[in-house]
Amino acid sequence: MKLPDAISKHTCKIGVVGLGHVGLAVAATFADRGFAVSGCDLIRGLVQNISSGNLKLFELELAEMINNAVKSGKFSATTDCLNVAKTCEITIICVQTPISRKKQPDLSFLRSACETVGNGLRYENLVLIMSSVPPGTTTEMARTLEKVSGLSCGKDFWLACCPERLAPGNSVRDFINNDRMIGGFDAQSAKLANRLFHEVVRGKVFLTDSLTAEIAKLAENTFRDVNIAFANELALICEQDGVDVQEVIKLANTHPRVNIHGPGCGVGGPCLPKKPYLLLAGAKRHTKHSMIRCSRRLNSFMESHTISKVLTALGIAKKNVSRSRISVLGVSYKKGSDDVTNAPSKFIVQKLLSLGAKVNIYDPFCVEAFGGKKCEGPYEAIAKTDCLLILTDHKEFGSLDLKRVKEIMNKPACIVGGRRVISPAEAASVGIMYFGIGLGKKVTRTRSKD
Ligand code: SAJ
Repeated sequence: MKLPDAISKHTCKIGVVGLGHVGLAVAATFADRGFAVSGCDLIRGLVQNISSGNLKLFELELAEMINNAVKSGKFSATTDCLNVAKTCEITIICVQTPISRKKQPDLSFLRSACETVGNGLRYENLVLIMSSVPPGTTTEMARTLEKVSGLSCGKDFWLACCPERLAPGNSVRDFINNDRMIGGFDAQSAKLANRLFHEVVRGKVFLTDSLTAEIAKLAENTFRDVNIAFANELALICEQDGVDVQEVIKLANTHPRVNIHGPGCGVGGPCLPKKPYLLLAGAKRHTKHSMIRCSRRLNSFMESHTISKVLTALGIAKKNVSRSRISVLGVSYKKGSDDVTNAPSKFIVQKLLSLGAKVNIYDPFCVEAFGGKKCEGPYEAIAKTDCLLILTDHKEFGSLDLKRVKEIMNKPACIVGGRRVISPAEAASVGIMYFGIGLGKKVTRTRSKD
């Protein structure tokens, strides 16, 4: 049967290479729609957990879908990537594309996956690259697949770049509902990939060429990172000018064409700290004046700035950091998540420890403590500490009993809001000193002559 027919009848076999949150969401969705899906990953323990039908994930819905698919026989996992490539008509590559210490893309996982897939590639197969990649990578991978398989891309087999738009924690729903783009190596490849996605997704699908899709995907994350950097710079200005950045942004955003994001103690996660560098890879022309690079630096600087806030708070309280105990609420990179990938908390906690402070940690979802003392609840963490530092905007931190916080903290009680979940006015009303990112002390500004 020809591939388009097999797609419509859900009779083709789909291989998923790389079983991180993207690969698992893709596998779960296709298996749920009746396709036979085979997944592979290098991590033996992960493959064993999946195969046992008892995979545990923070994202419960995804784990349940995977476990059901394994039990129904629609999904199986292996470490044998070549076998997956040999037995599937469609292969979706979802491997990681990290950046090096020097902020250069590391495409070794993708290259190796494409070599293996190339070894199993047959006439009229379709390969989709879902990993986020630097501009030009799909064409480079076409050459790899051709070289290894001896087949010709766009003639003997099809290739498209299909960037994912799934936020960790909401993977399956995002995969199904979000609009998406498909960048074909050629028009026929894009058409075939479109046909496949139409079987499973509800969102709109936009077709383009692979280079445009690669850049558009990176532009989405980079836009968010640059926008947050703008908010962070505004926060620094507001701190100097003695106003509250929250109020400034709230007012500015009442303009129908303005949407300033929120400032904070830094930007974490698997996407925003990385994708801007993938976009910049190879873009040498304007590196000196790159707003994107500058935004990245500013967002990273917010971690040190948060440390400065803690030191200021301790200074006003007449305490020395090396003899202080600090409570940190929240270590995950964003609210409602257990993920600590690139979380600002890592640098901040480790820096406080290196300055000699003792650090208590509480996060309702994470086990990680980065060398601090893990506590079971917020009040256990806060008790007998000199400064309370909030690094993640988990919902429960917004409803802390501030009177109780003040009572159990060493005097004078002070809070540093790396994420602004506590009202400064409420903190002040119970006698807690509050230092928030973007919250300045009232000053009278005089215009300088220069
Ligand atoms: N953050 C701020 N200020 C804000 C928003 C976020 O400082 O106004 C910080 C967060 O605290 C966090 C980081 O930025 O540390 C990243 O947060 P995020 O909400 O952007 O979360 P991600 O990285 O999980 O998801 C992003 C989203 N991308 C865009 O909005 C363009 C998500 O929709 C994508 O699906 C995902 O990347 C992806 O896979 O690309």
